[in-house]
Amino acid sequence: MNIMWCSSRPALICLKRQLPQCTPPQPGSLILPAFRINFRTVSTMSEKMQHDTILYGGGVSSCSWRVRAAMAIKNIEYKHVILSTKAPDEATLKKLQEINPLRQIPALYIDGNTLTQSVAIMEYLEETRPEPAIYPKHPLNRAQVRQVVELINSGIQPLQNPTVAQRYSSDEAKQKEWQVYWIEKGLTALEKILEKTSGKYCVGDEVTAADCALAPQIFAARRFGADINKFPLAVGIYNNLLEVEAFRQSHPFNQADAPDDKRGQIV
Ligand SMILES: N[C@@H](CCC(=O)N[C@@H](CS)C(=O)NCC(=O)O)C(=O)O
Repeated sequence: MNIMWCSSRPALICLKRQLPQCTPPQPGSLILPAFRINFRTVSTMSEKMQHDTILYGGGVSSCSWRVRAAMAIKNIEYKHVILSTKAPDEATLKKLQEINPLRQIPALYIDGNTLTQSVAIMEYLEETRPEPAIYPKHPLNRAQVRQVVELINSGIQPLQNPTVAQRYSSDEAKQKEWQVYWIEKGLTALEKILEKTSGKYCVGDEVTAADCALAPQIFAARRFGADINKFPLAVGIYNNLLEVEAFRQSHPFNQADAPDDKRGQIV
């Protein structure tokens, strides 16, 4: 007699990734009662699980792209809800407030909880879904990944955030000057760090969380008018990342809110 044992964890992985680990029960199989599932149930549960993970974000939001990239690398399916933080209407404001008291994106509803802060989200994904990994095992390389992530996350992005620039000045030219100043200061420092850490990607030749932060930052730098040609190492890595399927899928111009004239352009 065959005994088919599905522990809940492999069963979950099997459902989420739709891998063929769960073979249909053979005649005479004993299915242990706690995990008695038929394949119709599997497909219904799979649909439900897809909708149980919801990313609230925006196509060009750099912090949202970080999370989309990490989710794509880890093959996590989700429903994408676009929330525009630029002049939000009342309903959007209410939703933003509900998912994040700071009214910022992204927020991720996953495993029954809503998480905010893209870096905390990337770390949660790594800890709960370790493969494929986005943080290296070696402590030095791991610290180097975090160093790049933090330089972008606290040294550039908060200062380029349009709401911060608008608070600094109501004059659009001054806002741009402010954003470009902080972006180029941060990317100049990053270039020095990449001289020591980079290979094909930010830290060696494996894609990591550092790349999930770098790609959106280079895209944003160009969007806000910085001269990215001053940063050849970062731009070279960006171009390498645009060859990686997870970054292509999660690219702003592949999202539902992409402008019609840019849709599908991976640049
Ligand atoms: N540290 C946060 C920053 C989030 C953030 O600044 N998000 C931007 C979009 S990239 C935003 O919502 N801006 C609108 C606002 O600040 O009101 C994270 O990493 O998630």
